[in-house]
Amino acid sequence: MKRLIAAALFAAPLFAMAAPVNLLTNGSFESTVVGSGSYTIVNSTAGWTVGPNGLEIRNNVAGSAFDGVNFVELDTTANSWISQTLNTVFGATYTMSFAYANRPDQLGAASNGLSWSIGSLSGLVGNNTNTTWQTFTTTFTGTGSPMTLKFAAAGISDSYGTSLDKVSVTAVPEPESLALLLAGLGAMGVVLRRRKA
Ligand SMILES: [Ca+2]
Ligand SMILES: [Ca+2]
Repeated sequence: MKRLIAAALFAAPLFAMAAPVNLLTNGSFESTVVGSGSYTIVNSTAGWTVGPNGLEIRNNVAGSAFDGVNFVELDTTANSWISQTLNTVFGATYTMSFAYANRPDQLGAASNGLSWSIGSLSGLVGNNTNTTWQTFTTTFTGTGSPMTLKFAAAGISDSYGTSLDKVSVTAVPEPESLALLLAGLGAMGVVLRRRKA
């Protein structure tokens, strides 16, 4: 029994490591309470730095959330931006992903678009009239210093823009960590088999 407990204690952090943890705070924009079917424009929300034109948080209005009940739009009354800074480990690989869609009453491709950047990487999505949620995923390498993930409305500044939801940054496990995980699972298996016998 002692052995089993020891093996479980050894393996517990390895199991925790196997599940990817979102390194961002409030990545799905659920922290601000918004009435169902309504929206609000805020100057702050948990985790994110909000640009001077605010952040529009919607609870299933002008589209529905990709994840949870809230999603956001960065062309509030005018083009705005949000950012969040996270600590990174030098040389470590991270996966960054988010969901985006244009609103059902979108005003056309030139009004839409969402630019993103982290470190030296940047891109533009949603500069079209597609109203279905799509996901974007990329990887980046940690600098060992805090890195800032930023999103900004990229189309014509006209209060209609591309929606954003479920922003996530997760650490990609190192091969050595995976080997450790497998070794931990193996050790548990041996102990369990011995216990059965
Ligand atoms: Ca959400
Ligand atoms: Ca716009």
